Amino acid sequence: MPRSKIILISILLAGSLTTAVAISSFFSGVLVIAQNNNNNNAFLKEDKKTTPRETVVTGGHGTGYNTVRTTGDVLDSINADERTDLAIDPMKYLREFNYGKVSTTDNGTTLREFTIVAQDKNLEVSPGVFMDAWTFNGTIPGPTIRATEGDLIKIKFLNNGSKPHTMHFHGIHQSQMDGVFEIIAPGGSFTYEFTAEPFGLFLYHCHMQPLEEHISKGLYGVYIVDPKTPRPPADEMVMVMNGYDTDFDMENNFYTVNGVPNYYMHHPIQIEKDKLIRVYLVNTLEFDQINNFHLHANLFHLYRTGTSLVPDEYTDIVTFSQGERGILEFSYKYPGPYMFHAHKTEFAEKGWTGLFLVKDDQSEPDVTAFTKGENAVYPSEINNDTFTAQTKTKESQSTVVSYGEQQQPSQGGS
Ligand SMILES: [Cu+2]
Repeated sequence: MPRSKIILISILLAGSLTTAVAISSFFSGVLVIAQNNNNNNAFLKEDKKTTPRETVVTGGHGTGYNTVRTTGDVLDSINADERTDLAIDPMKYLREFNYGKVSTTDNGTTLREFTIVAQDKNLEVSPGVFMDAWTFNGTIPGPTIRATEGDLIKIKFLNNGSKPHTMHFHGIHQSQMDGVFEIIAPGGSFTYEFTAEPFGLFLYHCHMQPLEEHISKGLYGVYIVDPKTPRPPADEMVMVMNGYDTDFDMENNFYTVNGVPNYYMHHPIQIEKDKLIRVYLVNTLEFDQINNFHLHANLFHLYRTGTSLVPDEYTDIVTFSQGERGILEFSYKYPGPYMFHAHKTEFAEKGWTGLFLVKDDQSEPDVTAFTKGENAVYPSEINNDTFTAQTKTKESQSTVVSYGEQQQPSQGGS
């Protein structure tokens, strides 16, 4: 779509310009401070040693204004469509909620059964950059697991990886179901069984030591527990903020939302004007102390940990440490493209950046038009019913909208 490409290029150019203006403003500010401060200022002390008209800014790499560079390379996944083995299909992952194989126990409780397989996989995390990853069901992040408060959850976990792993779910459950002490050796299996409680937004991850390694290599996913009285209907989506340490030096080289750097910059997330958007936002980022999310030209209601139906904040930025998460709700008043990204700008420049494309109505053409991963191949042990068909034939408590499908009315609790 030439028009949309022009829009995107304009945004990128405008972004560069804004950055340049911001950088020059920042250093102008530094200079003013140096000139106005009479004592104890390194800049001024250096000035006195030089000719009066010359301004020398010390502490940098040369005279005059310093320049700012992002550490390392800024790589872009603009050719993601041609890549061979992506960590995940971010567009599919975005709105894919897995409700498991559903049945009812003798006492009337809803039982949801899942199969999760840990496996080693060599994934292309950015163009030409491959990483030996460890995955749940072959993707980073692993599948989003969703249930309603009070449901019984059974997770059959198979470790087909080369290292011992576990599954540790956040939430309330018994000690032996906590995925810490029962270590599952390669080739082993374990069934985790617990009640989904309380309602909220959680995560699951491997809990083997060294944790840094088992998490940074990809073993995590999102676990949503809906309240018995469902939240209002919305266009719902999952966003996991993560990173990749591709050279194993305990520092991230790439940052993403939903597994592929810059993906949604080139494949904007299409949403409808005035429609309620609900984002389940989780930070799994290893190594870095914080991560954050900033929404452009708008504000959102934030429900921290999703454990309340009353929002905690009305803001345009939220900062999480590792493992923190929150539900964001907002709608856009005006059509057009809007950025969302880490407000930790280094992360943004290394891939944690995306776009919402707000449309007047859904009949407008789909400019994302990217289908790679539609026929995702799951490990053979997995009954595909568990992870694909259920997404589309869910007996949903809260309304889940796949883009392009009509929104289904909420049906109440199970
Ligand atoms: Cu592990």
